[in-house]
This record gives sequence, structure tokens and C-alpha cells, in this order.
Amino acid sequence: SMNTGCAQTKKVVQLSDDERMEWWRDAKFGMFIHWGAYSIIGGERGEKIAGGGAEWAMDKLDYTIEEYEKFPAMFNPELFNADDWVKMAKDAGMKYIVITSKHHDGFGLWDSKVSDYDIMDASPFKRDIIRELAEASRKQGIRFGVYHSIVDWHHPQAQGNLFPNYNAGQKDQTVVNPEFPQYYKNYLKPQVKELLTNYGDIDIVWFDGDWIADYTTEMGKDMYGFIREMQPNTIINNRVDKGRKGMEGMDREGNFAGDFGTPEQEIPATGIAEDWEACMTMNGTWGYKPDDTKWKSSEDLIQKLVDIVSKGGNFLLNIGPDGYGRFPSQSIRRLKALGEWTDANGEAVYGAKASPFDMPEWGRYTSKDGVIYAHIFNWPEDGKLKLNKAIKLKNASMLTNAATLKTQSTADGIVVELPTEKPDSEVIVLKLEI
Ligand code: FUL
Repeated sequence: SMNTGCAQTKKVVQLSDDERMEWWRDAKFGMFIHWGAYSIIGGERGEKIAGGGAEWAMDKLDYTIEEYEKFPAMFNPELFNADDWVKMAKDAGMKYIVITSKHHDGFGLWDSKVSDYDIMDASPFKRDIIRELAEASRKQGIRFGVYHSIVDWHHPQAQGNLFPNYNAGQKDQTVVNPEFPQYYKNYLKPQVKELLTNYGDIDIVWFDGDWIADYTTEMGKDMYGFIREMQPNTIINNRVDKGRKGMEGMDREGNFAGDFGTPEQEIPATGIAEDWEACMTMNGTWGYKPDDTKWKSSEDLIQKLVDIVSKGGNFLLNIGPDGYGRFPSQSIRRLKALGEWTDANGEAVYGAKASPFDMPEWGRYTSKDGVIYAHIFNWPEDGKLKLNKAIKLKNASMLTNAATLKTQSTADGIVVELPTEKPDSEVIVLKLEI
């Protein structure tokens, strides 16, 4: 494979933490992609993975390593087109992509010299998926990152105690594979090095599997430094650190807990001072599972995006493409709705800050200098929208209609008179100039 040598030849300017995080803080909305050999198993014996997490098929369906290897050997997603995927993300209003370079099953989607268990050697596809997506992202002007699992069910030293073939199903989290440090040094780090040196800028490194008993705080610290040395300006999630899910342990002072928190399938009830990103599925599973029925509505997803931005976070919304390389049609429909909404209302999302006020019962606020945005989830029946008392209003209009809306001053604050009929949009946004 070709080594572009970018990291070696390009002069890299070391940014301050705030400068480094700036694009990410403004971006607000990204696409997560869970894709791998498990994407061709999704529907098989669906009831055994009924709880979601079809990407866990190897574990949940009790495959041995040898049994599972037949799936990479069949993984031949001839309909995959990186440009199409990136365009769908962009059109949905997403500013970055994070794809699984390797999930827990251990199968790599890039051309690896460290292992033969990769797309070039273990599958008939023989196209470097990470390279194609990295290049398409750069060409279309969106940021690119990789999800990389620390746990590796294909590697005898890194299966952890969740995989039933290791320690005969023991769930004791204190069990340690004494050889894990060898995997860390001779396999995991070299993998990460390939990803960080052969593909130009990797904007985000999103670790997972840090719960594995064998992974230590020292390794996390070492890994964080190792990556920043290769690419000083990349952004790393808090799961690089041992056992740091959600917001737990976020500590920008020590900086070792990573750069942002990763609440999973949940939106923290109130805003958090640290940087954070909520990752979420559109349905009930990360990996492809055609019999899944738990699809969130487009309206729900748009409101979740607004909710997250109003609390100062980012939204990483997942797609689980199928084994041919297609996004599920249900996902495509939702991406289109998100795109239409962000197209019309993006001003109230990108670069916006958390709400300075308590949550109103009709929806959410976001803010920018001199402007408050009111996102209406529940259209008031009498058409009167009560603003927070602290708002000193100069002008109110809808984002999609510049006409000034009438207002009344009351002892309780300003009331905006809305059109009696709710315009046809999942969330109507008012621009309040203050
Ligand atoms: C979890 C993983 O176990 C899931 O499979 C998924 O990748 C999610 C984002 O993180 O911890």
C-alpha cells in the first residue's frame, strides 16, 4: 500500500487546547459508522441479539474465532461508495465522520501490515475502506476520525473476560490476561500508528473497549501521548482512559482523561462544563440489523440534536450500513429530514453555545453573541410563546421568515405572538435579537 507520508513531511503547527478543539466545538453534529464483518450477520438468529448491538454478534452468538473468520472471508461490499457516504453525511448537516477501523471482533477495515486479519488479506474485497473514506471526506471538506476498539476478540491476548471462550465465561472484571501488555505494545500501538501515519490527518480518535480488565491507566496515558506525538492536533475521546464512560473522570486539568466525554445512548439532563458528545443509534443497534424495529422518528432525532446543542454538547448519530455497503433506507430517510432541517435552521446549531437559561416547557434555547434561538418543540395552543424573563428583546422573527413577530411585555417577561397555524417543520426556530 501507499504511504502518503503526510505526518512526516508536513510542518505541523501545535495548537493550544482551545484552538485544537475549536472546529469540533462548532461542528455539533457528526456521523458514527459501525461497519464490519458483523454487518453481513445482522439478521441471522436475530432473537439472540434482540437487545441490540448486532456488532456484538461474535460474542452474542458464541462463535469461536475459527467460526467467525468465515464472515470476513465473505465480506465483499461491492456497493460501497465512499463519495456517496460522505455526501449523505454532508447533506444531512453532519460536519464529521467517525468510522470503526476495528470493532471488538478485531477485523480491520484498513490495509494493515501488523495483521492479516484485515480487509486486504482476510476478505475478498481488498479495498482499503479507511483510505477511501478519509480521501472522500477530505475532498468533500468534512472531518474524518476512527473508532478503534482496545478489546480484540480475535487476538488471544486481548479477548478480555466478556468473550465466553476466555476464562470459560467468567464475568469477573478483575481477571487479567498476563499477556495483554504484549498485545498492547506489539499489536494495538502499531495498529494505531498505521492509522495515524498512513492516512493524512485523522481528526478524531475514538477509543472503546477500555473496560477490559487488562487495560491500565498507564497504558491510556501512554496511548494519549503516543497519538498526540504523531498528530498533535487530533482530538481523542475519554475512553482512551481506563473505564471513563460518560462524563465520569473528565479532567481537562490533568488532560489525561481525553478531550471529550462520551455519554452513550443518553443525553445528560443538564449541561456539563467539559466538552462532551452524545453518541446514539437511530434504531436499537449500532451494527446492521434488518429486523430491528426501534426506529426513532425524524422529529425525535432533530429534537435530540437541539437538546444536545442547548446543553453544550455534540451529537454523533450512528449509521449501520449493510453487508453490501448500503445505508438502510430508514436511515437515509432520516438523514434527509435532518438535512432539510439543518439547511433551514443551521444558524441556530453550528457554532451555537448552550442555553444561558433554564429549559422552557415549550422547547430549548441555544445562543450566540447577541442572539438567542428559541427552538419550539410544543407549539403553544394560544400562539403565545413566553420567553425567559431575563431576555431583553430587540427583535423576534422565525429563522425561516424574516418578518418581525409581534410581542407583548408582561410582568413575567416578553411574550411572542406566533402565527396561529404552526408552520410545517419538526422544530420551528425563532431568532431573538437581544
Ligand atoms: C460500546 C460498544 O460496545 C458498542 O458496540 C458500540 O460500539 C458503542 C458505541 O460503544 O461500548
